[in-house]
Amino acid sequence: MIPLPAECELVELQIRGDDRGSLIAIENGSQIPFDVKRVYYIFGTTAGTSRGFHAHHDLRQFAICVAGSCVMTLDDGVQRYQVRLDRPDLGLQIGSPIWREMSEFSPDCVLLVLADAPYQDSDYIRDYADFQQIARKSAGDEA
Ligand code: T46
Repeated sequence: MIPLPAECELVELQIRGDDRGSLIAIENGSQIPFDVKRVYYIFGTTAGTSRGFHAHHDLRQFAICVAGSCVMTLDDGVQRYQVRLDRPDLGLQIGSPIWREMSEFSPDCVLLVLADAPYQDSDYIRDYADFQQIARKSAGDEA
């Protein structure tokens, strides 16, 4: 099993395959544990580019590499973890607060992300020192 922060989970999605090929369906309440309020996808990433470098105050997301591959680095303020997303039937749930960086995008990578809230710039934590403080407080609150 790939080690991940407590706020994150890898989920194997059920494939509805037949002799024509494969299909994966995701509905609110099925396959992912939140209601989807937003969908976006990242593609055409320039070679060598890394993205992310932020955390969120309060956002749950579910990322699936529906084509190609990329590496997701997750940081809970104590430890960094890495997971390669390279299968359309593998989803990564990311809770908060988790610092994320995406790298090693293959030229054909399409990273689909489902989120439980609309886009809100004020939800972003872009300063790593601020993130560490928030993560420490959040860990303390849970202890
Ligand atoms: C995350 C990782 C996995 C919007 O207008 N609406 C949106 O829903 C999103 C996600 C972005 N934008 C705008 C904001 C920026 O002007 O699109 C531009 C690129 O977004 P950003 O630089 O935040 O992209 P990434 O790849 O660094 O991060 C994104 C998500 O923002 C983030 O929540 O977890 O993908």
